[in-house]
Amino acid sequence: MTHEVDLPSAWFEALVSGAKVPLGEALTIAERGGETARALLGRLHSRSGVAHIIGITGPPGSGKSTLVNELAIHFANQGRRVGVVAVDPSSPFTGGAVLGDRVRMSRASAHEGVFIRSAASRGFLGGLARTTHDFVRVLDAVGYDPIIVETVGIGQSEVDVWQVAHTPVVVEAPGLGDSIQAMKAGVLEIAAIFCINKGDLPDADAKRRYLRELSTRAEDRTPGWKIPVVTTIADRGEGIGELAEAIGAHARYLRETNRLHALEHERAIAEIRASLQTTFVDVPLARAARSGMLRRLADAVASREMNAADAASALTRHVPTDGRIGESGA
Ligand SMILES: Nc1nc2c(ncn2[C@@H]2O[C@H](COP(=O)(O)OP(=O)(O)OP(=O)(O)O)[C@@H](O)[C@H]2O)c(=O)[nH]1
Ligand SMILES: [Mg+2]
Repeated sequence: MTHEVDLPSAWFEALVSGAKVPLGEALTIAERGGETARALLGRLHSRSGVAHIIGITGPPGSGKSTLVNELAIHFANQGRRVGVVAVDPSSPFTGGAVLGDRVRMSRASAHEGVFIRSAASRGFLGGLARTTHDFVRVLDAVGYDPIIVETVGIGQSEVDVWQVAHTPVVVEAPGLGDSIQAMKAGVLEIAAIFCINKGDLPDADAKRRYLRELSTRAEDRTPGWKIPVVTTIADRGEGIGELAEAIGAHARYLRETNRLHALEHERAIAEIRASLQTTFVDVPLARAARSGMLRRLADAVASREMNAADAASALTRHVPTDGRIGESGA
């Protein structure tokens, strides 16, 4: 496939050499989608695949953003360039947690070695999964390593952390009730590391015992890797070094056991799925909404003149055959 859009070569050189201004612009292009995004991501693709991608997930309020802030600073202090993608699934109408996250991550964002960007949902053209993959791709290609992705919950968001990350860290905190019990099945499937944050709160020991037990139960799934249970007090910066070491150990485990290769394959499938979702669902829906076609079809389905499958077929006839997620769709 050809990429006909010309990207100014001086700009591209500045981008891949690590300048922050073109990086911010590149992420905006990626977020918007369309031909320019496609051309840009096409050129960056072969440069990516270097970074270790860390996922931080867990229930709302467990301290993920605080933890990401501290972890990012920790790695940056080792001389690494750290990328952070904060996935905010909340609707554009309610505003969501982005503002609060900005406050909690402000220390890291002031650090020269850290680059933070939120991926927020944008209604019909949401494509949050696609945006997240693309942000990671861009940061990876221009030399950020590690990249930390914060997402909410498991099976609670459009973007599940295992689809993006090499090392999913599941964060739990005392005082949140049975949050992790509720996502137990999913947690056991994906967690590489358990982190009990808010270790200063009274219930931390009970949570730790519970997670240790869960961790032994998951041993069959990952021969050679025993899920560590790390305790942190993120708002005081305690336990961050231990968490970073556990993450490093998991990265080595993936490399040495060749698990990395299989993981990359799974991540590629997730990325293809996200791209299909954008091209064949999000974009046609957005176009049909704009042209009024969606309203007419919905009326026809609601009044029983047509069924939903036929309406969907009518919509897919409007998908461009070259799979373009055209500028006009943004
Ligand atoms: N006691 C205590 N509070 C903490 C700790 N870490 C974070 N907090 C507080 O917990 C609250 C939630 O922290 P966040 O970092 O926003 O949590 P989050 O998981 O990112 O929340 P969402 O993004 O809304 O899902 C904030 O008020 C933090 O200051 C900790 O180790 N101990
Ligand atoms: Mg957060």
